[in-house]
Amino acid sequence: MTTLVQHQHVETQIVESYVAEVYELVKKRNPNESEFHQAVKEVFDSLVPVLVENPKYMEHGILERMVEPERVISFQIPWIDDQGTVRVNRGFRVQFNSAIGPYKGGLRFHPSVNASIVKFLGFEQIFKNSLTGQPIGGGKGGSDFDPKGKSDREIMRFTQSFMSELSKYIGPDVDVPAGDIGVGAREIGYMFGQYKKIRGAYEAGVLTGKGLNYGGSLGRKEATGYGTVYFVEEMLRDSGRGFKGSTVVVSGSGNVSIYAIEKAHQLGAKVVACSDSSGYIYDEQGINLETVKRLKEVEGKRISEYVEEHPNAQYHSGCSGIWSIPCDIALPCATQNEIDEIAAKLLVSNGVIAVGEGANMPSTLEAISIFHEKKVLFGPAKAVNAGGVAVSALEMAQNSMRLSWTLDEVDTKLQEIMKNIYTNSINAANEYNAPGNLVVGANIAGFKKVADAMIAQGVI
Ligand code: NDP
Ligand code: 2IT
Repeated sequence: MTTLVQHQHVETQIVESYVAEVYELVKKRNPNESEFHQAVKEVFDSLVPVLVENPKYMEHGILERMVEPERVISFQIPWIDDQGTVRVNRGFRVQFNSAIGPYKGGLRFHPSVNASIVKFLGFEQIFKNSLTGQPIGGGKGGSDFDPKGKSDREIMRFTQSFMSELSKYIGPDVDVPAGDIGVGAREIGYMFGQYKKIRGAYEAGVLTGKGLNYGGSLGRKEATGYGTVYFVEEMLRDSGRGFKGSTVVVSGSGNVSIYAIEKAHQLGAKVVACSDSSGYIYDEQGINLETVKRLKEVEGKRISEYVEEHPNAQYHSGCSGIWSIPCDIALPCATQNEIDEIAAKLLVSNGVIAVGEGANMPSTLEAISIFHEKKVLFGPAKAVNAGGVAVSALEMAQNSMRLSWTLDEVDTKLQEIMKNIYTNSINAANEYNAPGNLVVGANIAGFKKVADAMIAQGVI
């Protein structure tokens, strides 16, 4: 017995140094890409026991292959603004891994977009898409274009120019983009139109998040936010709690946040705060979602305007202060690294019981450690927000069949998918001696399916 344990210990050390070596290589080959390094580190830290048990993953160079995108496309996007000035932005598409299906993942339009951001998002997407149980590979893209303050005509010209180049690399069986920050139904509509014109064919399955009258799926708009709440409800159920009667803080006020707030309210919670990139609102009575929807979805205004209609609410400028509001459940739904060590400590000291990541990588590695240490229920992004891409895959299925499901059918499938992701992640965590650790569980469950498919398909 002692020998066995010692043997295991030596093997663990060997694997640990192998994983550390591959991680160092990632840092060296991708310098100055801190977000990408962070996403890789979080996954690698979970995989040691899997590699100890399955040395085949090392023999087949799976880690080295998984961290290198299959293809990275970077391109020029020239367009003309309303003043007649020629503008140039940079576009990206990272086709990361196609072992289990065509590349699938959103497009982000935000001034912060660069190679590191699209690579971290594309890397996360590999495991997220695997967790959904659907046949979709990992990809991501976007541009450093800033949609804020642009006219509708400018958005149209920019997205058409973006698609003129991107269209060469995508297709319903090749790579299927969708929305993300700064890309919603309007942008998808313009991109679909341009793709259709260039291809000379109606390939509905080339993009998801389309409008309902031209191939979109009922429930896609709501899917990420609803899925986030369904997942956290599962997480809470195991400890005998739920959204009912809970106080909730949701950051952001975009697509994910709005539908997370809607579902949390439907389940009987009170959401008291939300934000945008300028500041946050606190409404002790519970946020009036109709006002937020009108301000953000229809009028494109700042969240600060909420307090003009609801004078009992408070507005504070700056984003990080939202985490000082006492709550039972925190749902970061805005952007990466919005919860740092200080924010995590504040949440813990105010008694938070669960954190569910609606955004991609919203917690720093230090923040995650604090949540684990303090026994806060923590749901990682690649599991929690997978409902969006899952319903995108349902949209692709409907496009292929040339029919559409009812909202009820889609929502029932979404609930099943979120439940399965939770169960598979918890089971993997238990199997690999990290009971309750959903970061480890989601990483392992997502990884194994992709790794096994890569081995089956050979070194290609
Ligand atoms: P939206 O563009 O609809 O909304 C983004 C929200 O976050 C806005 O309120 C925005 O404020 C705020 N925000 C954006 N950037 C920052 C920043 N740097 N600092 C503070 N606040 C910021 O995007 P989504 O709701 O679609 O995406 C939100 C998150 O969810 C992202 O991390 C995305 O990757 C992730 N996600 C999205 C999915 C989807 O289906 N859409 C699926 C899975 C994950 P402002 O209004 O001022 O710009
Ligand atoms: O991060 C994500 O999962 C998304 N932005 C949605 C991707 C998709 O293809 O629906």
